[in-house]
Amino acid sequence: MTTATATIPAPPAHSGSLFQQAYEEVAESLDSVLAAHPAWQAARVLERLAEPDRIIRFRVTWTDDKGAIHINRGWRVQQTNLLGPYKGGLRFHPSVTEDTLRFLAWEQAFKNALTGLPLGAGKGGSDFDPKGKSDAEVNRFCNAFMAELQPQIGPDRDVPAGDIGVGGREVGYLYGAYMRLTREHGGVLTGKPLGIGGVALRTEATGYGTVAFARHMLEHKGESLDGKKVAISGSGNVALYAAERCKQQGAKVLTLSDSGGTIVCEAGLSQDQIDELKNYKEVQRGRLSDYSSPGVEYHHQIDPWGVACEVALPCATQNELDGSEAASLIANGVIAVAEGANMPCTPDAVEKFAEAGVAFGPGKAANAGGVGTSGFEMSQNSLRIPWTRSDTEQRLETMMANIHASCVEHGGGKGKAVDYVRGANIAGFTKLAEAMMQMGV
Ligand code: NDP
Ligand code: 2IT
Repeated sequence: MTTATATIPAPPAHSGSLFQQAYEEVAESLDSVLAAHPAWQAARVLERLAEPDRIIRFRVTWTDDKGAIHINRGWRVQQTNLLGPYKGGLRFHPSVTEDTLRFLAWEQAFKNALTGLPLGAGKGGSDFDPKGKSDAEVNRFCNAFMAELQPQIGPDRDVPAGDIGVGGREVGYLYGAYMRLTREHGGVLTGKPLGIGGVALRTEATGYGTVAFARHMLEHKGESLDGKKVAISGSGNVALYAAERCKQQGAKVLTLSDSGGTIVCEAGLSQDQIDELKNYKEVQRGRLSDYSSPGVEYHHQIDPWGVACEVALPCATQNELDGSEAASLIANGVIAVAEGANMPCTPDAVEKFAEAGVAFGPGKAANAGGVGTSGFEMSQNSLRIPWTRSDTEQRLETMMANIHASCVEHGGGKGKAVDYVRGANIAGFTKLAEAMMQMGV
């Protein structure tokens, strides 16, 4: 057998990429685990995991309402199917590149392992921008996208879902296109509208799960969510339901944001305001700059991180909270940060939180309730028996408690604050490494 050392293999991507950032964050946590498992090093487990099984890239051509032709790029990164079918969302946003999807698919592998469900990992999407498009245009785009994607996916092969720019409307259109092409109702996408095979609570699951994770971190410190001031970024699927759950659990939601700016409500958003914002964002597809409500102020091109709060939930996009914003949150009294988005905090921000003793829950642990509930939707579709909302809610709560406990087990230490980044990376990696060793080369 090759003599193994505990050195971290060089990142297998060009420097400065999102993938490299995400890779390094994991690799830096694994020194002791790799040192303890020379066989995993000899089998090059980390490097094999870092290279996706395959990346499918395709052209998507579609026609707008005026008859003009548009060309976009589409991808599916099939990262690993060691633990189950490839599983992860689709992102439609003009900023999407192969690097974006590689970082997301890599994060997904660890997140999905943490759920304890039989889920492999993947991510896909397109540089298509759904903003400002009619329903008919989005439908035509989804049909063209699925015409290319369909041969690559299936209920036991690869099960996509939503992400930025892909919600119930898009998943419904994509599922319709898949069904027309295959004539099969296998439930191949998750996050489907309820009437066509969706599971109760999938819409709420990522936001609700993130708040559950934040609550566990607070309780571990002897604190609670009750009465805490919370700053949330984003106003999409994750942010809105994180806001709703915070409110239900007695916290005060001070902010939400979109790419134009932030709304601040000093008294805390009411449930009526959150319901109004759900309709405004999900149905009317409005901008926060045009939203008005008593006690709510809009700040153009300002993000939420300047407000004084005890809990911060970044729920918009990657690298949206940097070191100086972390410093300002710390100066203003933040004690817990849970990532509803994928990698929203820069490495500098994460370091500052650690130095200040702020409990920091990385996305792969804190937002795993979304994909976990997608796993429940897959079970429901296979069983062909609908799950009730309380079935899903109970399982989601248990799953988030278990993920928190795994992070504490692998990231804790006597008398030390829990290092949730290290804990999540070690717990996820261990499951993947064991599966890889069991399946051979
Ligand atoms: P949505 O498309 O529903 O909402 C995204 C929100 O983030 C919008 O408010 C959007 O503002 C804002 N946003 C997106 N990109 C940018 C940007 N480049 N700069 C500033 N603001 C931006 O997406 P989701 O809520 O589903 O996803 C949010 C995050 O959560 C992502 O990181 C996603 O990967 C992650 N996630 C999602 C899960 C899910 O189940 N949906 C599960 C786990 C993680 P605007 O409208 O102005 O663009
Ligand atoms: O980042 C994520 O975990 C998601 N966008 C959800 C993936 C899924 O398959 O439900």
